[in-house]
Amino acid sequence: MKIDVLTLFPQMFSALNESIIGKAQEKGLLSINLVNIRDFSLDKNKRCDDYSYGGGAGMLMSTQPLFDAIHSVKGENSHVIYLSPKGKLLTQDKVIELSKMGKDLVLVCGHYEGIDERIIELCIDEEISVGDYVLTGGELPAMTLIDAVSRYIPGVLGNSETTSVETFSNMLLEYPQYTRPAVFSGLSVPEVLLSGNHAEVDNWRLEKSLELTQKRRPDLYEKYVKNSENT
Ligand code: 58G
Repeated sequence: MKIDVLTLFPQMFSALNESIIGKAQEKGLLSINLVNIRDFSLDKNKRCDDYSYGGGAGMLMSTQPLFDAIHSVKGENSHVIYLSPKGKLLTQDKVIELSKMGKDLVLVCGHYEGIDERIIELCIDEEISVGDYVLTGGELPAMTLIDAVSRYIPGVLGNSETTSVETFSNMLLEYPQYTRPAVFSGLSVPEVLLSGNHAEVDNWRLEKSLELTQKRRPDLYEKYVKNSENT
């Protein structure tokens, strides 16, 4: 999968050279092309911020460098996403949809107070938000999206980390997990997990998932119950 990232701060994306996403890039499963929007500024001082018509509200990103940067990467097979708190919330279903789309993603990272509305009209296919909070830039949301989508590229996760039975793929929060030692700081691993009885283990995990989801995410629990009734 190819992902172009347009940003004023390409160095921030060095985080993606670590761990599983770093390995995915080394293996050629994922190709991230960082584009510095500032390189496209025709301003003599390479400025990329400008005033907002109507006043107040701080600076916006300059229109020209952003427009030119987008068009330097945008092709027939591009899906252009602007990370914004005004976007549709990113969900696991959306993550899967983006990973199966068969398109190259272009991620536009805003800064300051955002971008000119005409850039959105002309160049952006979709606005996505990673949560109901405002950040200083779209870089962390872009990295969040890249990480989440990459987990669905075949070969990125090992067999033991597959994405089938985890949190959100079955609409429930994940059950508690334990590793060695069997007793840690006076606390034992639940007996059933040591029993070797896979059916009982599955039952216990489902029970714990339901319990936790009902308590912590009643919204997801409602959905799960409604869904179970219809299937
Ligand atoms: C208000 C303030 C609107 C994504 C700033 C737009 C981006 C949160 C998210 C902006 C973001 C999210 C400029 C900085 C977008 C622009 C960027 N904040 N929740 N901030 O996904």
